[in-house]
Amino acid sequence: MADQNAPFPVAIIMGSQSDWPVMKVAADMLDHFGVRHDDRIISAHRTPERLHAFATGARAAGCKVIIAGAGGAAHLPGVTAALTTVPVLGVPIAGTALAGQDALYSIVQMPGGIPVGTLGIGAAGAKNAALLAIAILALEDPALAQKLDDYRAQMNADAPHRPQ
Ligand code: RP5
Repeated sequence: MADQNAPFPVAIIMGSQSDWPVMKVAADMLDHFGVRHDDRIISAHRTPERLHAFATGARAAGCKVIIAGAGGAAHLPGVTAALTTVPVLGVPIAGTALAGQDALYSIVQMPGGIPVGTLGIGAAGAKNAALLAIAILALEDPALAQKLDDYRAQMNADAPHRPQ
């Protein structure tokens, strides 16, 4: 059984409660792989002090990867990355008149020097953020790497050869 007092290797942060249905896809994928995650609502503009405290303490808290989801102007991933050198994976959330393209451009267009690994818009991006976080953790965790290989092998086996 997992040590409930151990640090969370992954943090999932999001700008709003309204982001949770998308970010829960990342949480569910981490659960599938048995990777513990700390899920929090942290907004760069509504709760900047909360963001500062979280991001500056993330490495000392044992966090290895941060997945940050945000919509609209979507500055959460970039500001988080500015405050920590823990890798940040950004997930653009759709929900505005621009259907997530605003968030995508905002997150992906970080000026050189402060990287955010940017995934696709919405649920597929959240799923891939989790898988990328798992791949990063698997660099130092052979058992997790094996689970990732098994996941890929299952995906391969499940892909039909012909349309039905
Ligand atoms: C962003 O504004 C959040 O990440 C969310 O995607 C968007 C809308 O937030 P709510 O108005 O639904 O709280 O900061």
